[in-house]
Amino acid sequence: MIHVKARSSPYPGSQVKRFPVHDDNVSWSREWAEYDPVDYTAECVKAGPEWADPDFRESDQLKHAPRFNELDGRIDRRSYLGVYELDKDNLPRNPMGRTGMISRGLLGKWGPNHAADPIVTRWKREGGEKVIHKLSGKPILQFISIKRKDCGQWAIPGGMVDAGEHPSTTLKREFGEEALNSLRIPRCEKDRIRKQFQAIFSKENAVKIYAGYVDDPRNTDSAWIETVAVNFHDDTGNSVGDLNLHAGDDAEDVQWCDIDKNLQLYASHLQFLKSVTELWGGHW
Ligand code: RP5
Repeated sequence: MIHVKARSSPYPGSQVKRFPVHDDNVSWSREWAEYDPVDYTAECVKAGPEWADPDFRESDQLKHAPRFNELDGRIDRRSYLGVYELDKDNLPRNPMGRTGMISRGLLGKWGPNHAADPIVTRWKREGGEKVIHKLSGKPILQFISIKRKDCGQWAIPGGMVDAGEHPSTTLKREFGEEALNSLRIPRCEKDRIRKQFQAIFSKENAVKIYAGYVDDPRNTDSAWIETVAVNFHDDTGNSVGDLNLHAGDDAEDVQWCDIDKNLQLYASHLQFLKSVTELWGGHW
C-alpha cells in the first residue's frame, strides 16, 4: 500500500499546497536532495488545546519533548507498524513515507495519532430474507455510515483515542456520539440505549479487522493517523434493528449503507470494509 490521500492538496481546511511527491519518491529510502516539504500547523493546533502536544521545537517547550516510541504517561506514542525513526531535528518520520508536509497540520500529536473505528454490520433484508446481489450472487452487507461535517464524505463513525482511554472505549464512545447523538439523549432513554450497546459491543461479538496506518488527508511527514478497526456484526439483525440513528457531534448525517467496492469513503475506510465482506462472505 502506498499512501495517496496523505499527499493530496490543498490540505484539509486550508489553501495550503503540499510539496508534490510522485509515487516513486514516497519511500524515505529513495535519496531526494530537492525535497522541500511545506511546514504547516493549523492555528487550532497552535492554540494549544488539551488534545494537542506543545511545539517542543520552541526552546521554552523543550522540557515537553514527547517520549517517542513509548507509552508516554497517558499518551501512547507507539506505532502499530513498529519502531519509527526520528529525523535530524528529532521529529518523527512517517513510516509510510513522504507526504510533502512537515509539522502537524491539523493533527494534535507528533508521530502516531491513535484512532478507533467501529464497523457495525447486518445483512440487508427484504421481507425477512437476505438480499442477494445479482452480479456476485452473494448476500449484501450493510454498515452504519456517517457523513463527516469537515469534508462531507461518508465514513465509518470513528474518532481519536483520548489520553488514557482504551481503544475499546473509544469505539463505543465515538459510535454513540456520531451515530446516536448520545451527548443529547434524554435521561429516560439512557438505560435502553445502554442495554442495546451491551448487546452490540460485547467482547464475544468484536472482530478486529485492522490495526495500522490510515491513509488520511491530514497526515504529514511528522504526524499521522493509525487506527484499530473492529467489526460488530449482528447476523440476525435483531439487536441493531431498532437502533435509533441520529447524527451528532462531528457527523451531519447517518444511515445504513450497502457495502460495495464502488463506495467512495473517507481515508482507508473502504479497505476495512473489504476485509469485513471477506470475513462474512458478503457481496463486494
Ligand atoms: C480516520 O479519521 C480514522 O480512520 C477515523 O475514522 C478518523 C478519526 O478522526 P476524527 O473523525 O476524530 O476526525 O483517519
